[in-house]
Amino acid sequence: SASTSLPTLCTIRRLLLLLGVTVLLAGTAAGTWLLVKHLKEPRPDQGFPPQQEPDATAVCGEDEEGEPVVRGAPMSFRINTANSLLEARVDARPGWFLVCHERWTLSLGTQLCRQLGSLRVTHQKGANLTDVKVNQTQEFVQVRPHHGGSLEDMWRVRSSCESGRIVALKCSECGLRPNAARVVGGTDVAPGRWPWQVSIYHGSQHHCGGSVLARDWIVTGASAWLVFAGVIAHGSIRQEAGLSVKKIIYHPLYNDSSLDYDIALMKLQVPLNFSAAVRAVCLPPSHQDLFHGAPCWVSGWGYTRPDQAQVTDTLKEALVPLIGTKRCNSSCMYAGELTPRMLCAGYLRGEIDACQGDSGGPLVCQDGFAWRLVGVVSWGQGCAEPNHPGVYTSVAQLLPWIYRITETY
Ligand code: 4AZ
Repeated sequence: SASTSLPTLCTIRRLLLLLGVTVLLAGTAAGTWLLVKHLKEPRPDQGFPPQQEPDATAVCGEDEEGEPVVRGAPMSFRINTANSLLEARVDARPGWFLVCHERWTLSLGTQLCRQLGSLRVTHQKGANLTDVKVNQTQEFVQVRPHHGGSLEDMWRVRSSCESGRIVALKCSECGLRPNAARVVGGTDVAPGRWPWQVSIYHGSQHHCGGSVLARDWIVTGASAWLVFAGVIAHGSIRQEAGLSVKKIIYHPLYNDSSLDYDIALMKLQVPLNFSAAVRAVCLPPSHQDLFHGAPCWVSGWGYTRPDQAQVTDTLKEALVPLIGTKRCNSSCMYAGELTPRMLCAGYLRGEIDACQGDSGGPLVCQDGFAWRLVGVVSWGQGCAEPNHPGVYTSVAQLLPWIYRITETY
């Protein structure tokens, strides 16, 4: 029931690109894909490594296993869900360190929650070490007195905390799906599997996808008007259940010919109620290596066939491994059209891909237990064509903008 002349950003250029889509079933491929995602070796002194400039000379199929699609960092952090204690891993040292409360600041809490993919801190305090069972060999990290403010190199390792207090931190929840729980060549989705997926309507029709970042924030790649969350089948939608959008903020550098910076944030009029069907996705950390072949998932209601300009009633999903940017930008693929704000995912043989109507929607990769929004469906030459995988906005590259907007409005 979708019209082929939907206006504006979501569909800009994509209508032109949508020709000759091939269809195959996803099930044949899903089991065999190699999971290749691992955190890179520490890279000291590298703040935010600039992404590679497009290199149109690389050859198709060239091996670039060693080159991350998204880059990573030396320190990692986690929060013990049982007691909310913040734990840190330093370089290649074994084990997790507790974090002394000395010199801790509120802004460090925000930085840490962001690092973990949450938009916000919900709670932080200094917990008494005496209230916590720690073993003799437990080590700690403490904020150095005159550090430069980088989460990576502000720490010193200690055998105890002078204050006797350690950091307890809670961040807004994200990335977990409930236990229950277009894409061309995709498969139908069970409720709760992608609880951050929203359908953005224009008038009475599905227009594009989006993802829940927080109760009141949706990230998408498009202009949009009415948000439906917690939905699998459009047939079940009651128009009055749509959530109105208070404000849409486009990335100021969005370029509608190159589709560079294809991202927008929507502030909802009324915050969502989270449930088994509606939850937030985590953002990626600003430094994390994701390699060629990393198994990520795209979901959406977009076209499922080349010959049918129609969005689907039921949400579909497909496994689409990341493709190295150098390879994707090579002469036989996108020949230098990718900017550093873009990444590719899918298959060189085609067959499985995002398509029109999926744009704005999530490309998520699992990191431990949490699902992170690594990409936003953006464009591609056609859908599921050989050597033309889906192109996604690289969320990790746009985090400073996302944080700035969500804390400002
Ligand atoms: C679109 O027009 C669109 N094959 C989305 C994704 C892709 C192509 C077009 C990727 O919204």
